[in-house]
Amino acid sequence: MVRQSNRIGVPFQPARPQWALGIAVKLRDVMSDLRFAVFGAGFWSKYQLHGWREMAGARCVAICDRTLGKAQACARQFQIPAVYSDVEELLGKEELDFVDIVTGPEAHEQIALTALKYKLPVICQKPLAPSFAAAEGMVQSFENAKVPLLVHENWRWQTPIRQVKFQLEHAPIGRPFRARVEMISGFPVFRNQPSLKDHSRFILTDLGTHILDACRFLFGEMRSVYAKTAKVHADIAGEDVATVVLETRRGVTIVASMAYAENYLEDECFPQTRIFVEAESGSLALKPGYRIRVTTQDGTEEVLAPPPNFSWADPAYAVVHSSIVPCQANLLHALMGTEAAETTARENLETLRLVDASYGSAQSGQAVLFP
Ligand code: 89Y
Repeated sequence: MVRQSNRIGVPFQPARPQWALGIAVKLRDVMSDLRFAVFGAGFWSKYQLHGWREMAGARCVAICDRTLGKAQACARQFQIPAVYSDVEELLGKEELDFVDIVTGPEAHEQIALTALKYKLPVICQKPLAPSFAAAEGMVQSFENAKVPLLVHENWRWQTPIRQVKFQLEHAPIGRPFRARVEMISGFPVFRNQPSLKDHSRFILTDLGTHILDACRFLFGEMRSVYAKTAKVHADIAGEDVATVVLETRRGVTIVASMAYAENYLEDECFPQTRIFVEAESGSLALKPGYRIRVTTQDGTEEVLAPPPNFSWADPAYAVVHSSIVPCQANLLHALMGTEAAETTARENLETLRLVDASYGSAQSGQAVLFP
């Protein structure tokens, strides 16, 4: 018999309820909101723009996309006053407090370093750069200039992932020793993001960056990585299946499995992450439907951890789109100096190190050990 648990971590609450948000915006918007520009007007930009509207304190004043029509359409939808197709022109003309880069990874470095010339703090979508070396160079440049570089890594901000973290820290299951972390789906991911087909490094970069970051968030830093990859789709450049075996510095063995094979699964639940943790005196499972089950000698308890419902979120991506809000709130408050950013670029480099090592291991057939 499964009992409802009364040991529940407090899920993220948007900074302010809607009605207060309205008043706050009216009272503050001209004076103290941080002014920002968005680079990129593709699939993710509109969800991040909706996300910024869920909190007080930031106002989008300009948007840029190399395809001007896409930027104009986004500007109309979100009443963004200025539209550009040239990065340098926008940065030269607009008075900004920070920029939000939501382009494909191949453009991140150029846009970020151009913003750095104007000493502008940067929030950049994951992955920070297509290669670890390029990302490390960006981090060094911003640190040398003492200008913040933050990464929009939202997976760890998903309500069920935060709740799993809480349960791992508070449930009486003892020390974990093995875990499975999976995002396996037949969902046609290329429909909304066709450019992903052209990436020679696909699932470990696109999804692995999220899943391996969640593994670090839940279980700490890693001692070693061993990975295998495969390709099921005939018409894509990169891998669409990856299996990564990690060992944490605390001695937990994690098997992280990812797949976008567009096959058929009995309990398809894109884009939900499934987790199973074995510990010395119990176990924990995150199951489809945001159900977290904790089992000890006293039986099994369940916590439901559904994401908050935002009207603008695509129902097929609900748990991911809703995680944009707490992620951006944390990054905004960090730029305001009222909170520490969880995903600074320096911190996120440790996730990219795992992604890079996974590709290295898949190629060499050897495990990668970290000193
Ligand atoms: O691009 C990816 C992301 O950031 O979240 C899910 C996704 O859209 C497909 O893997």
